[in-house]
Amino acid sequence: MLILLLACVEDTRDTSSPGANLDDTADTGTDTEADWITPAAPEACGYTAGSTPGAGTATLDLVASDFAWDPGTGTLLETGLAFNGTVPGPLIEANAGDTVVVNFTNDTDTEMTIHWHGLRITPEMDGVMQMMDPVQPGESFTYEFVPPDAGFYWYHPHMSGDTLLERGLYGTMIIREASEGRADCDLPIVLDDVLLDDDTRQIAPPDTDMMQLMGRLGNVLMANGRALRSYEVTRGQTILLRLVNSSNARFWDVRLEGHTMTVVGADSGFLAEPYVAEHLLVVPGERYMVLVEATGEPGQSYAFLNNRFQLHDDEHSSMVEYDPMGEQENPVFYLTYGEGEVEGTPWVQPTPDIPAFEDNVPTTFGHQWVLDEDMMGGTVTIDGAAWPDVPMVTVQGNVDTLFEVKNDSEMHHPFHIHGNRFQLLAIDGVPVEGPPAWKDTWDAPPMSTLSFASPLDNPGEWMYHCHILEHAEDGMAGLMTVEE
Ligand SMILES: [Cu+2]
Repeated sequence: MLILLLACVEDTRDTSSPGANLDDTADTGTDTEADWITPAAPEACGYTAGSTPGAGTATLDLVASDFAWDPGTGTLLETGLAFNGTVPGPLIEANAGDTVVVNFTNDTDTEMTIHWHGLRITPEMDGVMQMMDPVQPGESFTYEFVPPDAGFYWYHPHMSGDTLLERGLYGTMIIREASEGRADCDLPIVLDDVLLDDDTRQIAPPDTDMMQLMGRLGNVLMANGRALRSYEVTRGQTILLRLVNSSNARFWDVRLEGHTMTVVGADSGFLAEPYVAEHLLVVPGERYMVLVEATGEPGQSYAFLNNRFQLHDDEHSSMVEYDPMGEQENPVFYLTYGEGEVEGTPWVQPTPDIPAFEDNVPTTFGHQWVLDEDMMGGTVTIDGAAWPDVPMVTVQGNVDTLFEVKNDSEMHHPFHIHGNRFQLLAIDGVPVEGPPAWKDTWDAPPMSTLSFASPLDNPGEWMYHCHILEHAEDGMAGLMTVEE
């Protein structure tokens, strides 16, 4: 099965990039991962926390530094960066309500702040440069915060995100609650891609203007910083996949060969009602927790696969996008079954009380954001402007409030709001499928209007932005004040 799947990964660039208007994107001097990647030896299914637990606390010393890492090509990336010498960086594990202390040292030559994506913490600790001075090279800063909500989160630099994440700076956080079940294998998976140069297999040079506008797509797909990993499982086990998309721009449309995926949690915690998904769209910044029963055959490998997703879809745009991964479905990692069978630990789904705003739509209206792009001008905008000129949005806190995002562009944008949690209610007035879920990041499809609601129970000045990192850097970002 492994060999067959690898044989499917071939360079289809000649047939997949007829887009004459994207010539400067197509000519990046990069190739797909076909001949480059050596599948990794099977490794244990699970994780090791990097933080040190204490009574009501979790502590981590976190150092960002130059670090050459291997995405699976056998060639170390000379311009790589890492937290504590691993990609992804160390996993922070804490209980909801615990104090998390991160002693951060910036040992790189780039100033940075660290953002704790999805946590409802204080604005001063949120890691955006509007709220704190960047940590200069050689300097340190202690982040201290109390995550209130169990779930799967991640952290990453918030300035120069397009280059710093591509080079390897990101890590994950598991925040637990008392009623949470334990799967036999609890497996965080950071979905990322990196764009390598054909000849050197080093991180490809900075982007062309067109790539900046389109978002940078990689030519190597990685799970936890390496292509084609393999995780050992045993038939009968329960597996909790915690998925996060740390890519600059790639939307991942994933499925697990031969297995049923049950979505048990979204961005900010578990769902009250799990649901089965044949495949799952995970946009940059977004998280899903997926339960898998290990029903495969002993001795076999099963691929976790990614399908191509076009940011400019055919329905709304004549733009022909070039994807260096080609048009076909590509393997990302494998579940490899050992011999035998075990009696798995039954999954116990937490039962969070999530108010269903869909049945009780707030009457207070907060704001409608308008997203747009000017392909000729090469700009992306929110409310007709680019950072720092996007007008401040001010809303009253602790009031259930309805918001809209109106995407007037021909492109998907993953919209992320810091500091508060939201429920997506409808797209173009049509209620979204699935149970209520707390979200901080979601897809805004082209030429459509999303409505979503929040209790706005975390006052402060909060950033919001497109999570295509090139768009965020280009100014598709603003600030919202949630008043006390
Ligand atoms: Cu965008």
